[in-house]
Amino acid sequence: MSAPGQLIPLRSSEDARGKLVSVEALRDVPFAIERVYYIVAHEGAARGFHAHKTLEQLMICVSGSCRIILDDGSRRVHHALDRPDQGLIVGPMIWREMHEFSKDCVLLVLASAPYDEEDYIRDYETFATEVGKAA
Ligand code: T46
Repeated sequence: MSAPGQLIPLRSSEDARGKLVSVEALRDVPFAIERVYYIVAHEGAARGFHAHKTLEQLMICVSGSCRIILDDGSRRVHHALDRPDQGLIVGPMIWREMHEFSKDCVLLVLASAPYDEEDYIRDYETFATEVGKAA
């Protein structure tokens, strides 16, 4: 069984002017992108603490750094995001926490569906029960 979350390199073009990073739906990410949002967290804040029932996402730290903790109910993996040309794919039924936001952190998220609070599981015990049932 693979670890929760997949770090992927993003296509990037760099020249004397700087760097351009691109992401194409169904080419660079395995889903159609229906929503884009970004998080400008307070330094040191902790966010997340939920799972999604169906949502797929790609997280990119376009500025600064943060730590993403992913938990599939049996394994808990830490991912340090600190470069704009790398993305973290997070599938459904993965508990996620975001920690250690740097002062300059901007976390960009590309999502497979519009915002729907019904897709969230915000209680860890409920999440653990659901993934346990599916195992
Ligand atoms: C996730 C992690 C990585 C909206 O109105 N529209 C949106 O598209 C989103 C994502 C949120 N909201 C509202 C809902 C809440 O009132 O924004 C508020 C903050 O959302 P939340 O507390 O869920 O934020 P985070 O940073 O804990 O989690 C977010 C995403 O919600 C979540 O899907 O995977 O970032």
